[in-house]
Amino acid sequence: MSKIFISCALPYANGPCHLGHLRSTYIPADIYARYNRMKGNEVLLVCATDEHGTPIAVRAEQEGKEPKEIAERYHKMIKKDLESCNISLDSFTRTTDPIHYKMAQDFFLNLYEKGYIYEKSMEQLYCSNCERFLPDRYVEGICPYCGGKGARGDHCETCGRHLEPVQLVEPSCLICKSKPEVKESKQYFFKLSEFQDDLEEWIESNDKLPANVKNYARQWLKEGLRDWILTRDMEWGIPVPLKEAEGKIIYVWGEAFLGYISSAAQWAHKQNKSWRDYWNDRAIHFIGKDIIYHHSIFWPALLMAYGCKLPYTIIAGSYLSLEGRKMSTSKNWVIWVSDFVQNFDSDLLRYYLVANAPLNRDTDFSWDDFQRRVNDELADVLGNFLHRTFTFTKRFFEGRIPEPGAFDEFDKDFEKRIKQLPDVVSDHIEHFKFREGLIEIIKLAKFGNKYFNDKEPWKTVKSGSKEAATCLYLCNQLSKTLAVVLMPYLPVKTQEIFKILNLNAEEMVWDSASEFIPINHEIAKAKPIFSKIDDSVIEDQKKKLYENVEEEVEMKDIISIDDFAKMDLRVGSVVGAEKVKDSKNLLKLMVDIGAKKIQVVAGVAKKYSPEDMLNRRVIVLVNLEPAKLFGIKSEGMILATDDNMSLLTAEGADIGEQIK
Ligand code: B3M
Ligand code: ZN
Repeated sequence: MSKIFISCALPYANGPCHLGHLRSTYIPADIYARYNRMKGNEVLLVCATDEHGTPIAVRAEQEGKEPKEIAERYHKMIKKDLESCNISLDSFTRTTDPIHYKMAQDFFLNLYEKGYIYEKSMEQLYCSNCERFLPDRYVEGICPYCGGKGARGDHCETCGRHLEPVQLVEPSCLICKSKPEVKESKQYFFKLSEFQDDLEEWIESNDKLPANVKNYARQWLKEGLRDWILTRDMEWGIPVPLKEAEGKIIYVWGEAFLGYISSAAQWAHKQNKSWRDYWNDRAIHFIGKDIIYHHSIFWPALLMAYGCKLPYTIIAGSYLSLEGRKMSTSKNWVIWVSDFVQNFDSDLLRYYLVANAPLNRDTDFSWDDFQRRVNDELADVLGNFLHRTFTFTKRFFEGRIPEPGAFDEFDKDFEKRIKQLPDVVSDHIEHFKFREGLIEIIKLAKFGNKYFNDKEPWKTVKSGSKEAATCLYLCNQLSKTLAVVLMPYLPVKTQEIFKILNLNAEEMVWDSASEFIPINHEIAKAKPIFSKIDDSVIEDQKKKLYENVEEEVEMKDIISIDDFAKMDLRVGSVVGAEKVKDSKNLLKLMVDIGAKKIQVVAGVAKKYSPEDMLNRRVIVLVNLEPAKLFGIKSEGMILATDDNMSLLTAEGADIGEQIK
């Protein structure tokens, strides 16, 4: 028996949960926790809301509230969201709990006293109007790398790069919009660079870390680690526990990890147990892949500095898109958990999000696909198998598990598969392959249906032979086995199955999955466990999603007439056109622009054939710097619309006419 410390990434308390959170982190962690409890391991599943950081502080300021109020509101919502999906947390606390402050400060002091944290003066942005420094999201500007607008002091959404506030071009204070100045200020740094070798060693020698985590970590290690700024000049956060550091707080990522521990400590206190026993046996972090860096580099380095056992492994779930598009809470392109569970059982969501794709692959939520899987796999395969087994048992065997006759080869094969299923599934779950385990379960339910069909018990029951009894004996056994191995995946629906089977779900441990129900055991009345979802229900959901989305039409910057005049736009006539080999999009065109003929490669092949193009009067940008496309020189650009690729034409205009 082991003790297992399982953590889920701490959600920021500035918004409720959406399906992406559940898919990457909470459902996998919960399946793993439930499975291990059934295996007889002692599990401590912890989480908390991450309540510091600039997003919450800025939001509070904008709403005229205290950050703690905002955090409290979302803490409650998130708690409800997680409960509604039966995420079986042992502890769900807050990083604003006093014990968290104490633990984070003690941790900081420990590292400071050991010399792993040092002070250094650095340039920072300061808003003289608001009379404060502007860390992270308190400042906006243009990204120095990609020119993206609205980049934040810590991150550019457009190119995804990490930024420092002073790097921003044309910075402005997010609160008052004024232009900040650069001022020196002292900050505290963590000697991350000292851990380069130890981290490399840990990443390379640890065969438990999955490939995606290792690969990310390697990339960063290759770039070389730099010391990490661990403090900020702002009010909202945990004060740096040093007299000379007044007005400074610990950076949110410098204390959030301790939330795993402070959550566990609060649980341990109530239970009168030691969380350290769990941590020291094995600690597993479930996270989203966007925070692999933090968990594979920062956190282990902090733990090394502190002198604490490192996590056993880190499981990082990939992204979930929505109907083929990136989820976006600001554009309302999102499905909130609370909306979802109003209309559907949360087990259906758990099923779909796991069955949809392996955890380490990005995938998509689509309403049609959700309906398809629920209808085909849960209702038609699993639900149908259970229902026909139970109703048949009721009707022909007075609701009792019949005594089987002698097994033929088919029966023996079926029995073997039933007995093997729990080991097959557990092997997958133990390797964090939750989808693969689930697929095996559905595969055997499908096989069960085939067995039932081929055995035709509705016929053999009339013949007086034992064949129907054998069939129903085994089908009931499979029903029980399925229910047990599905418990980590579908905690609610499996309860319903046990009710019908008249078995106590509480008593079901993993190793009881292949124990057969005794002959003559009486089952309860059958009722359908999974029903199909109507097309109209799905249509409604889609409509709601598309109605509420806020399309952001990005307008480009204003330009002067001189800027426009730089473009030499002319009317041309297409005098030659052919396909570009190996390209579906491109046509090679010869265009007569009056003074000369130029060659242009145009991305319009999906809409126009070479013949369509001939003799058209098109509009060409003729002073564009020449480029090579598919190795073919292109000396201009034909104007066409972006998505639809409709050509801009000037029928009736003269060749060579300029457009001004
Ligand atoms: N609060 C949420 C995120 O970046 C962040 C996780 C903290 S885990 C210690 O996904
Ligand atoms: Zn300001």
